[in-house]
Amino acid sequence: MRRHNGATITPVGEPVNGPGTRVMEDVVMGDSTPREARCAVIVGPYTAGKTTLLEAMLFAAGATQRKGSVPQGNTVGDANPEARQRQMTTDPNVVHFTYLGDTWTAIDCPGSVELMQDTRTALMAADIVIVVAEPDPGRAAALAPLLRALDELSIPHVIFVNKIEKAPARVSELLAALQAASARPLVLREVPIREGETITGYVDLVSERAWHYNENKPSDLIAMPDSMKDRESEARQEMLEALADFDDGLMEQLLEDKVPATAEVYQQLTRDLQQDLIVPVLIGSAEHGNGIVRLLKILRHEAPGPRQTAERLGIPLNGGLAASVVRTIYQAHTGKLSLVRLWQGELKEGQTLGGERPSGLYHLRGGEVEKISQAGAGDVIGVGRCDGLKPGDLAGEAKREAGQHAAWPEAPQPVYALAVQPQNRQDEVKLTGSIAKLIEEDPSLALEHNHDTHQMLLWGQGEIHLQLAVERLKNKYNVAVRTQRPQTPYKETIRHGTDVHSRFKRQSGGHGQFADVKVQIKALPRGSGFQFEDAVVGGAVPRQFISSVEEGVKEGLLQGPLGFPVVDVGVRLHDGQYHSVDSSDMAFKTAGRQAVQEGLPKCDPVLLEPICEVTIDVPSDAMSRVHGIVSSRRGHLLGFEGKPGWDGWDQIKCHLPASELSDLIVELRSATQGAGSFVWRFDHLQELTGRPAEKVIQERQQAAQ
Ligand SMILES: Nc1nc2c(ncn2[C@@H]2O[C@H](COP(=O)(O)OP(=O)(O)O)[C@@H](O)[C@H]2O)c(=O)[nH]1
Ligand SMILES: [Mg+2]
Repeated sequence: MRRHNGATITPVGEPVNGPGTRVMEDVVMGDSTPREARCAVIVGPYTAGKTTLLEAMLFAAGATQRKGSVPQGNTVGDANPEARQRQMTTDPNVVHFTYLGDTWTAIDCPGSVELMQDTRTALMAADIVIVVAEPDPGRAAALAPLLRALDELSIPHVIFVNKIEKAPARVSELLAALQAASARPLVLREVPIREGETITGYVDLVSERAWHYNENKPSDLIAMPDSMKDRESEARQEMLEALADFDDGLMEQLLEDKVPATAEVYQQLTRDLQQDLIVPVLIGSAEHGNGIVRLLKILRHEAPGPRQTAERLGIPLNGGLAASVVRTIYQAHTGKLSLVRLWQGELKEGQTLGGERPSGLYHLRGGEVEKISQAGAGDVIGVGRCDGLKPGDLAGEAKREAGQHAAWPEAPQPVYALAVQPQNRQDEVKLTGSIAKLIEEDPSLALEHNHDTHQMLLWGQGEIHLQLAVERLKNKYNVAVRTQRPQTPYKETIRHGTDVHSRFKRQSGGHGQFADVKVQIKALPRGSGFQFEDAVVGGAVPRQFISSVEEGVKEGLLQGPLGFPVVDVGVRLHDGQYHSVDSSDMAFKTAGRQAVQEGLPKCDPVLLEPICEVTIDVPSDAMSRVHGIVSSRRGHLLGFEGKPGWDGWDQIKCHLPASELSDLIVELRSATQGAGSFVWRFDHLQELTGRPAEKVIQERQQAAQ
């Protein structure tokens, strides 16, 4: 017998499975029917410790012999080169494992806000979500967008407060900060045992058992330290009161000062979690392997299964095969792999899914795949080379059963772009093909061929997102890419009109070229674009050449005197001459082009810059900083109000020049701990004059040289 903190340490046979745990299991399960495979999705901010937690879970479950670490680059997850090099999760880590006879798939999501689309889609496969939180109350706000999303989707979730060994603050303080970010009541289920500055274990508030942490080993059951008794009963009371809000029977017992039976408490916790009425809060350390078995047990006993999840998602289960396509993954050795969650039925090798015959079925384990011959309800599997399957598809055995998820998360609008071109000109086709695959994996990326600037723009959610895309192009598809800042699609217009007489005449030997046009150039109101008017009378310009003149004029407008496309201009062709032999389409086209090229410089040309309407969402405490950002970017405030349905958030509408939008997301995120976001759309063109205009024109001229 060892002594610890004045408490008696009693090592028990089955790790953290003290006497009574079995009883609890029986109560929860009611019978011994084998459970269907379940899926836990791990989310949380970057560096909260999600990948380390997955590693700790796999080790505690006996699925790995050795616990890897992120800094050492030997975790099961983060196996691809981009992730290893950065020590950062860049793609969801999908890992199949078993724990005490139950089958699980864990999906560890990237934490970067720029990679949120991966989280959004992974959530569609989740029976339960583990939100990994930092122990610092000052960083709790970063969880708000995630917790809101979970609340909106009613996905059962627990919060795992990680790095508890570092916790400088009281858990109650942290809980208050987290509660501010969550619409659902948080229910603390464990309290830490503190010895001086360190946390050496915890008390489970349901079983009222105290546990002593061991480094990367299951905890030891100890007697409740005397110093913990008051704290424990107070915290337990709070937990019970939170549950009583959803159960009159429990409320009565509490009012009568009765102690509810442990089995009943477990039952209510399970029911409330499964219905997403409460959010249990657990503590631990992924790095030191503390609190992991407790987490696994809670998942085991309390997480809902695929049937309940299918019901929550509104997926009809009619007895046959029912599956959702969650994601597309391109892998070197398997080609296109569709990540599929089976809700009901079995899928065997050789059988069809969504009318397609998979080349193989696989379990995923980080960077590796294992071929399997069949998968059952609840399983998350890779399905090989089914080109017709895409994320959001609901698939049965046959094609006609397939439909779309009603609430499949739409990709967020891209907010950041880079101009890309292949280093090797011959790779042009390979580049667009490879980018198409990246977009299939991650639809929050987009490709645009900009007609004004002639740049190929890769759009995404931020700098890291695009850097990763560029690295993948190199590592996975062997296409080296050069990147540049995108050019702003400026335009130009004129402030007044003029009359032009343009003659094109060339005599070279045989038959020559002749065309003569008289046009009136007019300034048009903003937003008119281009208008061509045929006002020729008496056949001065024959019918068949008029469209050639228009074509030539349009060509001349592609690049005005300042170097940009010309808009809001009208050209009226009212007279001209022709020659029965020498006139041609070509000649009239040239005359038309010449006319505008000669005329426009005399019309007081002026630069137009694109202005976007931008709607910015931020936590209210960041409002004044965001106002500062908007005004320093030449923004024009249109209004602001509380974000509808989002307590503590504001929404700002403004007009911002497109040139100022290009890196807005970077500054906005740094001013809001990553929580701020915006959507935008082109609104109008606006005159740009003075120094800023001169600068743009100068840069354009230099680029053209
Ligand atoms: N002290 C401490 N460090 C941790 C803990 N969990 C993770 N880390 C470290 O935090 C860093 C980020 O961990 P990682 O698992 O990659 O975080 P993720 O971005 O949420 O996946 C790594 O250096 C980990 O070693 C923990 O419980 N305690
Ligand atoms: Mg990670």
